[in-house]
Amino acid sequence: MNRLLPLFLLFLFPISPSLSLPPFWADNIEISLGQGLSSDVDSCSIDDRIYVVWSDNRTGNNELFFRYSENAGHTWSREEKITETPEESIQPAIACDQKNVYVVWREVSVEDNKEKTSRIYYKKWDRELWSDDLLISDEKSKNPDIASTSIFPGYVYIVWQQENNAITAYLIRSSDSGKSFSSPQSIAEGIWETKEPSIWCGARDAYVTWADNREGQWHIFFRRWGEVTIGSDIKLSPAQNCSFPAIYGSEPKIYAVWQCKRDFYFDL
Ligand SMILES: [Ca+2]
Repeated sequence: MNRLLPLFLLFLFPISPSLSLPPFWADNIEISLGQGLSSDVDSCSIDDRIYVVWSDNRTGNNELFFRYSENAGHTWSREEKITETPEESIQPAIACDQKNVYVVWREVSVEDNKEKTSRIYYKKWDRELWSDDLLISDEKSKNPDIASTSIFPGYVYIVWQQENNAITAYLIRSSDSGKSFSSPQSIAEGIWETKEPSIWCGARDAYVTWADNREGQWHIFFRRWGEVTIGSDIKLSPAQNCSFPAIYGSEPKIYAVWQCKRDFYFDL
């Protein structure tokens, strides 16, 4: 009988539906419930908690809205409007750790169809109260991103690009759970242009990728930001005319994706 059992199992397993089907997606859930235009969505998750932020013009002016689930998306909180500003509140990015949720975004004023001001703001939620809006950058700024280390308490990082005479990507770091931040430093140590930074954090380190014009053509570069030391720049893109990188990972593997003018590349 025992000699027959392996043969029986071999036969059983290939026809078992639960083992032959791939993972599947759950049904869609409508996150934004207003009638206005919803855009610029971002989300983060930790354990079974999911946090979503987006920009929404249902009030006649773009504001940021927020919802969360604490049971892996089965049920969701009510919508919460987390900005109240006369400017267009757009391009949010969100990060979360064991205790807090962190949001960074743009406040844009438009005059004659042109952007007059474009500022970066930040706020955090301790899962009870939202902090006040904190101004991060007062210049012509855009493309903010935010990440927090999974070790808590650890670090919260914000990156963005700012245009004076040239476009420069900047980084700031908080070591007190997002209460205060360091002075801005440029992500690359040079006078060339850098833009469109994207950041992701592992347990203790941050990983940054951005578009970089040091060679006179836009390439994608990468750098690791450790607790104490900062790694050297690494060029990722084999082709030129590249932009809008995004980064994610599961340490020790880090994944970066970006677009180039004619092709789509994926790098590890
Ligand atoms: Ca607004």
